[in-house]
Amino acid sequence: ENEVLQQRIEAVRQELGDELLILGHHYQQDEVIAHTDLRGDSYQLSEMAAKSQSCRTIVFCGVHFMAETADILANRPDRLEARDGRRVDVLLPDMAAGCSMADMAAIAQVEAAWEDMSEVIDTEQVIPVTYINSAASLKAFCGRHGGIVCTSSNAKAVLEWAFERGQRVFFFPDQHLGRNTALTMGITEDQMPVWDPYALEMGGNSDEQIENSRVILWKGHCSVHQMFRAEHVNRFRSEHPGIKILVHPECPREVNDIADVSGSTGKIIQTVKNSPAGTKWAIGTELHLVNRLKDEHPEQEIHFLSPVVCMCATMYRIDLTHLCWTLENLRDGHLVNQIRVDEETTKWSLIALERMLAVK
Ligand code: CIZ
Ligand code: SF4
Repeated sequence: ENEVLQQRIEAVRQELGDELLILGHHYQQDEVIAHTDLRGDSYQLSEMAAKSQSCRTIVFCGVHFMAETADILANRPDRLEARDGRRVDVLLPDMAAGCSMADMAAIAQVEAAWEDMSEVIDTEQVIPVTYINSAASLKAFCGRHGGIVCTSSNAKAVLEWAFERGQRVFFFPDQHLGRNTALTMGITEDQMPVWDPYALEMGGNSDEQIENSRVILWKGHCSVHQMFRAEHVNRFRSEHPGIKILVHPECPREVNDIADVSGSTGKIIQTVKNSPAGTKWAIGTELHLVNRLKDEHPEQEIHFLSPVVCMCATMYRIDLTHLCWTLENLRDGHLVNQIRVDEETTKWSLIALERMLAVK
């Protein structure tokens, strides 16, 4: 059955040629990756989307917030001009491919938190920072309030940018990336209250905790990366002497603190690529990426850091069936599952995204 789907997918790719660009995130299943033109992490994919000149449609094999970012960047005013005003449509093969982390911060909750904290601190002095793993509406919030977007590879530079402009940072939706990054800047955990959107008052903090804060962390996390534990690290170190631990900064502090290397998806891939044969790794990030690294680097010894399966269930929703359905509809003139961010949200999120691009 898969073989038939593969042939049907390839037939559409052939027929549409350069008009079609299929992007694949590193966390996608191998059988989907096999049909992509380019693969990358969320930020790289957005950049690729922005650069595309000839294509008319991007089929984004990833999750919803990434497709939104692609729509925003691919249709930037300068890109539109370069294409004589022609838009690029972005399609997500399965609309249920969301991100549990992004879903932990709804715009109404973030706005309510901003209101609440303005009772005890001057929000003019608070710079909102959203991780790129968030809905476009949150990026727009940052654009409106003098804030900015970050990725896991530029989080520290972005926080430095923010502290040049305000006393405090409000960081969402991932508390771990926010905490792990701020710790490297000498900010202590008692200066980082966690804001729980479901708490009755002040996100579950005393007024004093908010007044003394430097970074207010949203109570959100990645369901995949939060599963890695310090005991997994300790077990590998005792059973495999010389092994190095490589993790993503979405992992909890207890893991991040004791790892040998912590870095973005791009850095994880580069680190393995640049290591000599015989290097032993235990890697704490999404399972499909770790398995692919294992296949591509047989000269090294690569282990998955957790004894239980940590995979992104929503990324996994993109499969050959959904990809084939999307492509055949496109060939027949139907845009299914189009991701189109409204004009107002696009305008403000672009401001926050462009601030980030200027930092790098
Ligand atoms: O979704 C994620 O956890 C990550 C790290 C995405 C990306 O590519 O940066
Ligand atoms: Fe979201 Fe985590 Fe999946 Fe990334 S791995 S898309 S942060 S749930």
